[in-house]
Amino acid sequence: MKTKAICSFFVLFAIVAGIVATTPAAFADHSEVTIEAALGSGAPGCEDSAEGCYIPSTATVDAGGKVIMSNPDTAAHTFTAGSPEDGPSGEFDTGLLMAGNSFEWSPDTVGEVPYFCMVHPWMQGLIIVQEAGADEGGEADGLMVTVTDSQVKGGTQIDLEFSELHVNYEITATQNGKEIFKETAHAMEMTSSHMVNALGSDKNPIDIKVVSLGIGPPGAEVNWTGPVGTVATSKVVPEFGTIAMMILAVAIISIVAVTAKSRVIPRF
Ligand SMILES: [Cu+2]
Repeated sequence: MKTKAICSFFVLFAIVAGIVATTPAAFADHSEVTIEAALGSGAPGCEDSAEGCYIPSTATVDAGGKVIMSNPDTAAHTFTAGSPEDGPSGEFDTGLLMAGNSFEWSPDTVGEVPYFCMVHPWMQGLIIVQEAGADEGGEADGLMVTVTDSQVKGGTQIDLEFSELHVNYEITATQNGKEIFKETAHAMEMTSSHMVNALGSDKNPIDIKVVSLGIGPPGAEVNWTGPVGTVATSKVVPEFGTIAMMILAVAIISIVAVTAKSRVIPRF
């Protein structure tokens, strides 16, 4: 049975090796953070925007630090800990914050505090309270990126998993000392994927490097927080191995089962 025949018949992926590289990154000052109600958030719509209704919609602060909640909008808003579904949780409540006013809250307990606007319940945000100085000195809790790869038809798929939402990053792939892929991206979710094509049929390892550019809405660099710098490197070998063949076999069987059930004629 020839490997090549199987590959050309089945447009399928197989996981070759879960090469995992995690490197804690350093530095970000979370002793004070300012959150603003988004302009125009008195009308629905901001919840579907990249920025959200509170900017930043996810904010990180040290326990014992300071959160400044401010309202530059023309409408009055509240920053109320809790959720529209469950109501106020009691951690903080700005009360009705008129245009141009602000409120300060100093969290003392590590954890995640969701909040919302009592007047406009589509406005929701999250404050992450972390141990003071948690990501200084690269010891713990910085931005982490997990790099895994899978071989897909025609290339290698690089999957990234971040420890935070809204990471802006640059990913580069180098093979034989040559840059074969470079992209600047924003991960809306905690995961993202990129297709990297090896040089021809080259089986030499590909070096993947992920550099954090900051955390925040795409295009709003001035508001980005979080660590900036290299957060992960990983080596990927573009080659089918024994494990891959076993997984491929399982995948083929399940695809056949699925297509038989749904009566779709497979196009091979
Ligand atoms: Cu509001």
